[in-house]
Amino acid sequence: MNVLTMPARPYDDQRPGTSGLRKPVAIFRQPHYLENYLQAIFETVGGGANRTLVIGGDGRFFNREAIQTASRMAAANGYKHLVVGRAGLLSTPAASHLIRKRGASGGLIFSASHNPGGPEGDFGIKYNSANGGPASETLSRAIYARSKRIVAYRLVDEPDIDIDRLGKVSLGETEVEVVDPVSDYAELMETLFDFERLAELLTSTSFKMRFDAMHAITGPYARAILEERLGAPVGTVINGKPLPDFGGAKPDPNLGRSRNLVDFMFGQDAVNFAAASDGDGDRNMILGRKIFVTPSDSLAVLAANAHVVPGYSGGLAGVARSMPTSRALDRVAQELGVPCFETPTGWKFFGNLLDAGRITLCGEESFGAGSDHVREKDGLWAVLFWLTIIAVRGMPVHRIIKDHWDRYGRHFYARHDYEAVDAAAANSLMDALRDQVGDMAGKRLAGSIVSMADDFSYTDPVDRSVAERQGIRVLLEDGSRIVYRLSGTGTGGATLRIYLERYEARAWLHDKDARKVLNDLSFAAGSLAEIPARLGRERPSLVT
Ligand code: VG1
Ligand code: CO
Repeated sequence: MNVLTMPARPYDDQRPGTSGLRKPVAIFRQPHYLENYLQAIFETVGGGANRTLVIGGDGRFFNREAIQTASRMAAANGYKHLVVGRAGLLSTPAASHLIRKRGASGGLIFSASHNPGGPEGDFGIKYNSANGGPASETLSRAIYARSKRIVAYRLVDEPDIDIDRLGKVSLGETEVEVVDPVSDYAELMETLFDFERLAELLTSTSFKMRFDAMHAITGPYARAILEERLGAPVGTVINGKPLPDFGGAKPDPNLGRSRNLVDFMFGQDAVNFAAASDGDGDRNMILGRKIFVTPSDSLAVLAANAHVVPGYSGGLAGVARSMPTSRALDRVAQELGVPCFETPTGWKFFGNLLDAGRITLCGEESFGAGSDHVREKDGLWAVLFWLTIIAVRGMPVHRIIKDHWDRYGRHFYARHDYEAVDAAAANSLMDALRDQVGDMAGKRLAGSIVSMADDFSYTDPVDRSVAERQGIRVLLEDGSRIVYRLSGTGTGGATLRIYLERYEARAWLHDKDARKVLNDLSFAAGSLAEIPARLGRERPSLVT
């Protein structure tokens, strides 16, 4: 086997963000940029040493090239087996499952998730560990440190492998197995959900659904599971063909970017249930006829109804949510008598809790929910979960939600994003807020009084690692909350996210328009952070 050692010059900007390294494609196409980062990963995790590595991506532009490069480099770095998704495809949750199922030491997922694709779009690399979950903070930091010292990378001098044909081939001394990206995942879903019951719902004439795959990775998964296995009519899955540029749109399901689906569900022809997933298949957006379910509410509903799903009929060990996610979940946990953990944003913070068996279910306000079945959030899983609740309880989405609010009260919620703003201005805005938190308590704000304000810091209950500066929280005496943080997944300038939450126990006020209910909180959030003056923006670029 001919292993080449190629000289390289280190890059100093390969710091992973909330979810791996994400950069414009043009950055990744710089000489040996991709190779350096991969070499940094392989060296940090101690090389291949007879281990198995899973490799796949969301199919975006540059995916196929990256997969060939990663395979050659993994072979040269000593991996014994590579498990590659056919055509280079693996959704993030499917990759997580494969890592676990095959006992791999880790996996590479080429994805920039909901960021745009194509030559002008973004590309990304996530490294997941043997538990199937995103690299921990500690590992991510070590990879970054290593990347700054890479002076050579290794690869085998072999031709491209055929990633479009199932089966085993060799690459130097490494065995490469090209696998169907869907089948293991579909099998896993079958262990959690009652497929017969779901098939009954999806083939009944009184129930219709639509699933928008946004020309991203979930197309093949949704078609195979919803249409082929569960018998939903062909055409239930729309935009089902993964395209390298996602058809030119941002594969980011939310109220702003899934306008067509939202309008459809609020219009004349609305069906009973609709959902969408993102670029790499880990997010989900849930809609009923004339109702949008906020991801925070969705998570709380999943927890409250978990007992109807066979995979969770034994109960939940505990639950967790990211800090900015609304506290609707906390109320359910309280009633169930199980612990509820509050973690920083990003799935990597759930890993230890899941591994230790302290939680079964977790999620984020950013359209992510998941459980201990894998170590990533899982878009289609959430859809099957919702369908199960609908089937078992025999209620439409809006009834399920109303019923939930009746029981627990409603957490009105919205996120306001100021995207692609000047990074220096965004950082100084956050610094200014940080300076204020110490003496905010007791001040009047949005018709109430600040009861507590801080910059969120988290100590992992399992390994005691500490993550600081995870977002400014301002809690009000009436139960409302404002949270500010900067995005760690964007690639152009900075994105400020403001999360607004107001609790309402009184059932007769639950039908109010969320925008109106949150209006004074939104105004207060803007003036506290001096948004127009600091960012030069009058209003957010995205509200969801
Ligand atoms: C965003 C979301 C966060 C999510 C992350 C990765 O991060 O807020 O909740 O875990 O994306 O999701 P940020 O730092 O931009 O706010 V994905 O679908 O890109 O894997
Ligand atoms: Co994603």
